[in-house]
Amino acid sequence: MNQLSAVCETIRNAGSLALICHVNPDGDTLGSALALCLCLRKLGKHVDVLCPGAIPKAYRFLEETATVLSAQKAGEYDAAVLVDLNSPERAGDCGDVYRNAPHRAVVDHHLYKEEPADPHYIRSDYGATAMAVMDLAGELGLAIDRDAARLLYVALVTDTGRFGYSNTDGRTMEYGARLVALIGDVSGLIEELYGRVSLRHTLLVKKTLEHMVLAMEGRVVWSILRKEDFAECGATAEDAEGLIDTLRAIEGVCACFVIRENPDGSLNVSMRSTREIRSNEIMELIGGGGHAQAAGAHLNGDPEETAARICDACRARLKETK
Ligand SMILES: [Mn+2]
Repeated sequence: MNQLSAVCETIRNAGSLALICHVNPDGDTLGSALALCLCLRKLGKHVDVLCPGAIPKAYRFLEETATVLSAQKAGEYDAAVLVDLNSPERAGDCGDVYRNAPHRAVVDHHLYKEEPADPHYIRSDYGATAMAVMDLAGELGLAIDRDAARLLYVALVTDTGRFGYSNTDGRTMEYGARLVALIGDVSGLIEELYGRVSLRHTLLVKKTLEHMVLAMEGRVVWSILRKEDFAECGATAEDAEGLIDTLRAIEGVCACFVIRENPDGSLNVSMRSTREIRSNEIMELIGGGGHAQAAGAHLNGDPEETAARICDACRARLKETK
C-alpha cells in the first residue's frame, strides 16, 4: 500500500534529512534526490544528498552534483529517505546511514521483492522517481522552482530514454510538460546530456566495430574490448558507456553483447536483445542478470570462451523460436 501522507509526515517531522541515492547512480536517482533537497531546504531543513560512488561525468554539468556527499562525509540526521531505490542493500556504503536513522522513508518507482516496513511511496507505474517526487512536493505544498525543475527533467528524460521507452505514457508527458513550463527552453539540457561524447568514447566505438563478430547471419553480434584497447584509446570504463547501442542498432540483430576486460582482468558483459531472446536468462548462465531486453554480468574468465558460451546460448534460443 502506498503511503504518500506517511512519507510526508516523516519528512515534515524531521529537522535534518539524508536523501540517499542508489549504487551506479543515474540521472533519476541524482536528479530526484537533488531536486527534493532544493525543495526541502526552502522549508529551513538541513538536507544532504548522499551517494555511494562517484558522480558519472555525464551528470557533472549539473552544478548541484558538486554538493553530493559520500557516506564518509555523512552527518547525523533525524530521518533518511531512499530516493529511486527501495532497499538499503542498493545504497552501497550509504546503506548504514539509512539503517541507523531514527526515522526512514522510501520514494521510488522500482518493483520491490519485499514491501518496505518503513513509510514508502513507490509508484511502479511511473516512468521515473522524479514523478513521485513531484507528487511529494505537491502534497507538502512545496513550489518547484526552475533549478529543481531542471533536475527533475534530467531525471525524467534519462529514465524514459527521452520519452521513448515503454514506460512512457500520457501521464509521463503531462509531468514533463509541467517541468518544461517551469524551465522554458530545454534544448540546452538535452545538448548537455546527449549532444557530446568524448573523443575517447569515439575511439572505443571504432575499436568495437573493428573487433565486431557476426554469427547466425548477423542475428547475433558481439565485440570484445581488451585492456590494450582501453590503453590505446586512453579510455576508462566510464568511456565505454553506451557502446552496446552501436551493435544493437544494426538491422537484423536479435542479440548483441560487448565484453569489456577490466584492469584487474575480470570481465564485464553488457547484453541487449529483441523479443526472441531474454537477455537476463542468458546472463544468468554466466552469473549475471537484469531485464529481458537489457542485462549484464561481471565474471572472471577468458573473453573468447565467454563470447562462445553466450553465442551458443543465443543460437539455441533462436533455433527454439524459429
Ligand atoms: Mn529511476
